[in-house]
Amino acid sequence: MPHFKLPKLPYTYDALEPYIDAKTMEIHHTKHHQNYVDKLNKALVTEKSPSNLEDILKHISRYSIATRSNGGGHYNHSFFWSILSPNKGKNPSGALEKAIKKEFNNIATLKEKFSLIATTHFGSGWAWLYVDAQRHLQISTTPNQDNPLMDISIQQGTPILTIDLWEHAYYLKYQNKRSAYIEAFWKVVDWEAVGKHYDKALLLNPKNA
Ligand code: MN3
Repeated sequence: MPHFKLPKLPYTYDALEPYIDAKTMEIHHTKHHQNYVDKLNKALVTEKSPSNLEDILKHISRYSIATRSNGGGHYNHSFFWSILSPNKGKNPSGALEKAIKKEFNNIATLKEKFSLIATTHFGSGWAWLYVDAQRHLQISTTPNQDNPLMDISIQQGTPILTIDLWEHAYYLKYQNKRSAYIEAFWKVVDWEAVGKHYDKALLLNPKNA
């Protein structure tokens, strides 16, 4: 039976200030994310599962609602932390930059489309930039703790960028102003990390598959 652990953040809780405040980061990581990890481990006690979380998510229709919610919660938060960074001012480069230009014309249009979809998503959930089976970049949102890896997801693919749209991700600093939080989010996106996720996603979806 797999046992999952809360990952350490590669930066301090105050590293993303003033865009994402230290108190929000600390509660989000040590309370919310930890809670998903604990509940996932508890849920998996009674379920047969592989040790790889992505393998569980890809067949999530075979699992309980508790595994879906908390496995998604653990994956989504780990992924979210991985694409944030205090090193501001960098833009997409390499293969990702080319793909963005081809599919969205430019980075500004991508940000605009993603922000609109994230702002208008109803209730809790996540917005995603992901690579579909045809190697195209797509934008979607998922409710609750679902994600595009899940076999129950309407739009499926390999995530390369995400934002947490739950109020606990922004309420302390931004209250009901989700769009202000999304605007600030772009200031702390680690495009180098997103580029690495993109390169990996292409390897998972070979051209002539
Ligand atoms: Mn969250």
